[in-house]
Amino acid sequence: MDLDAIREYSALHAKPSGLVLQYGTAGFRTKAEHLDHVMFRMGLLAVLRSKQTKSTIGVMVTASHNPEEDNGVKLVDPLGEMLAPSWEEHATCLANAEEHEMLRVLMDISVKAAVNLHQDAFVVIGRDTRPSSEKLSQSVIDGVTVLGGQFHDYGLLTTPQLHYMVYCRNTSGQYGKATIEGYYEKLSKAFMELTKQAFCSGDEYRSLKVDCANGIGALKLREMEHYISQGLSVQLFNDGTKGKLNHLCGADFVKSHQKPPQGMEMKSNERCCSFDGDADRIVYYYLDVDGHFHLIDGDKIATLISSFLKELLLEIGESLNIGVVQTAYANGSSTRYLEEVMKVSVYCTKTGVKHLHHKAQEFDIGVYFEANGHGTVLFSKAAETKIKQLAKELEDKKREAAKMLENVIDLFNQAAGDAISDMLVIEAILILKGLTVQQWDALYTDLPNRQLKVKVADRQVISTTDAERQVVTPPGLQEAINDLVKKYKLSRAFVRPSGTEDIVRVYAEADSQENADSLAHAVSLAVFQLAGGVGETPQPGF
Ligand code: NG1
Ligand code: ZN
Repeated sequence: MDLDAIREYSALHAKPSGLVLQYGTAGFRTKAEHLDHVMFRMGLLAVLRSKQTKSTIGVMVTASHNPEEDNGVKLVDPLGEMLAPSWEEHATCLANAEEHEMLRVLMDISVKAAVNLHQDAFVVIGRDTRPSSEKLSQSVIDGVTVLGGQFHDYGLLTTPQLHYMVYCRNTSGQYGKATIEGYYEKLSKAFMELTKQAFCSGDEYRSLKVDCANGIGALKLREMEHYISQGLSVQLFNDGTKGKLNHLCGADFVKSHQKPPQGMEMKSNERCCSFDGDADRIVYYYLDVDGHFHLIDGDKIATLISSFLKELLLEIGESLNIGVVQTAYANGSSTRYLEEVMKVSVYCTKTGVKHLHHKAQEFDIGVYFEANGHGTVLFSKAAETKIKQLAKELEDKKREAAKMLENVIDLFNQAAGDAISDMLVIEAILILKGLTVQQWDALYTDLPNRQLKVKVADRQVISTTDAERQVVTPPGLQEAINDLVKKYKLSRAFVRPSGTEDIVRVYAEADSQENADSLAHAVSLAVFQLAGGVGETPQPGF
């Protein structure tokens, strides 16, 4: 290890003194101009992690659904998973070390994590379409090379595609080819096979409008289009040729504003969906004949997928257990429908896919989605083996069902949520079941809800328990929320400090939109008063 070279290079990517960042639920995320040193250091850290695990590690440069001016970085562990928690801590220490102590902290990490520095290292890098991403990913590469690591720069990729590349490389190609064509081939083959026995494949099912948030999803869907064109024709909007990334469009905008994105031509009853800026989230929606907007969020996606999987399991006669994992943001109607009508087990975890992912691993088949459309299905190794065996052994309809399950396994490609995978699975299910978007939507009716943000001096004064559904501190806040909730019917409300923004999030549900809005506002006021609100007092109206 050439310590002088590291010191010299690091100075070229110097940390502004005093800046403190946290490796949060989505890695580091902030204004792009504050991230150069973080990128360089994450290049260094990826090399250490690669040496320690003797595997390829991924580094993704993106700030997902956040504004174009922001950026971020996260590391991808050997099996395409999110970085292990102990390494998240190392990442935070390394990113926050002042320039003169950076080398010492780097050495400390390699000692603590028992890294063999003589081991080879390999890092793969991907980035989204933000103007700042190319330069920032170059800083990652500087970090990798100065520590003697080798790398492959994939350039523009969706976040899930980078996860896929990492997984393929660490399973010596058994899972799929670690190329962009390999990704398209794997997914499109599974999609085409899954849908080939569909009876109804009229135009109604074949065309889908996709809002790409002016991001990477547009480029990648365009590349993929011809692989799937026989089964599905996608019409892309907000493809990045005009508008700004995530501005008035994309999954996060549509979900939080509960209205269509700008730049999309919607006719009544047409099936539409939105990706977020790095294509790991998806939500569906449509306009009814009266022009009313209907959102089909992650909860309804989870419901559609789990009911399909349950039917296939019934067909093959195998009692593999399915669990659905949600967060407190899941609409109350979805939880009720899953438990009472579909009779599946539902679990609630803290916000952030890593928590859902962890819980979902406890089941043969774990379906997890955040309400915002981030999620996937996990099959345990045992379940996968069993299904593959049945696809060979069983006969007739049972065999077909087992084969369909096999294709579903292939479509969920080891990423913790992939808008493209999710879209293909959803489209396949709708085709196979002959369901229109309205029929899917009609599974249950969402309770009207509202999400708000409150600014406080220090959001960490709010601590929570029970998967973030109850406030512990500051004292009195939970009691205040309880009193407010009692005033409304079918109501529920909770607050929690955001893990990605310097704000407190408020969520409320009630029997009407007016009541949900009014409850959310009242809870915001309680947060403002009891948790050190700053700036203007929350106003009613949105
Ligand atoms: P925070 O800012 O902690 O609420 C948001 C989303 C999460 C997750 C992360 C990571 C909501 C309410 N929160 O987290 O679900 O997606 O960003 O991107 O949607
Ligand atoms: Zn995202």
